Amino acid sequence: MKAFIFDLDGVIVDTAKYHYLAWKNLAKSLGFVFTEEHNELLKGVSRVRSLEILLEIGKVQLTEEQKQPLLLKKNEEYLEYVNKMTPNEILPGISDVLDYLDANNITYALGSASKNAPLILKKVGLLNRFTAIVDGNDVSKAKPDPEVFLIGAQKLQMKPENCIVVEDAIAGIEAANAANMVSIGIGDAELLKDATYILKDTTDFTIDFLKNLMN
Ligand code: B16
Ligand code: MG
Repeated sequence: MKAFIFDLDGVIVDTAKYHYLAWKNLAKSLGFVFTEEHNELLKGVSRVRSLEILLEIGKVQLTEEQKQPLLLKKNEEYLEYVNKMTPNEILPGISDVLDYLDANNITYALGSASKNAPLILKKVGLLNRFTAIVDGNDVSKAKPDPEVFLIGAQKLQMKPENCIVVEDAIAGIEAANAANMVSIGIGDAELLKDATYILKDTTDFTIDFLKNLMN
């Protein structure tokens, strides 16, 4: 028996575009421009580490105390977008994949860096579909550390080697490899070259692909 562990942002939904809008505004208030290329560096990265990267880009130095209100401000703006999300924002093909897994009694968990994961899943109507949810509130070490996926496997009562991780970030693929799990990378083949399988986007995550994988 196999089980799946899904990343959230970039696999189930595209929340990166909302993170970008909120980070861009924060950078603007600090006096520098934050581009979409910069935003790529934040994918799969924790909120705190994201701010550190953003401040490095803007060459802004702040104390830990000064960072706290900025993290709060960014998250408040981000949540304004999240609160408007609907099931229409589930990425193409993902609902079919989950339906297939349910129909075949294959369990699945969420393994995300986001502390907002339960709210996002609720907004898109998927909160009750996952057997387990492991998010940014449950881990002490961020991806590429395997902790998030190892807790996921434990909650699913599966051995790591029987778990298949679906991820869009390099750090996530590294975490899956470190956990001794099979990985499906969604995105750029060059970037995700360490994944067991690579799909260009979720439309390639078809039932045929799944059937082949399970056999
Ligand atoms: P939050 P994932 C990650 O989600 C995002 O890719 C990353 O950009 C974000 O900084 C991180 O969640 C933390 O999110 O601020 O909501 O706690 O790809 O691991 O599902
Ligand atoms: Mg992701």
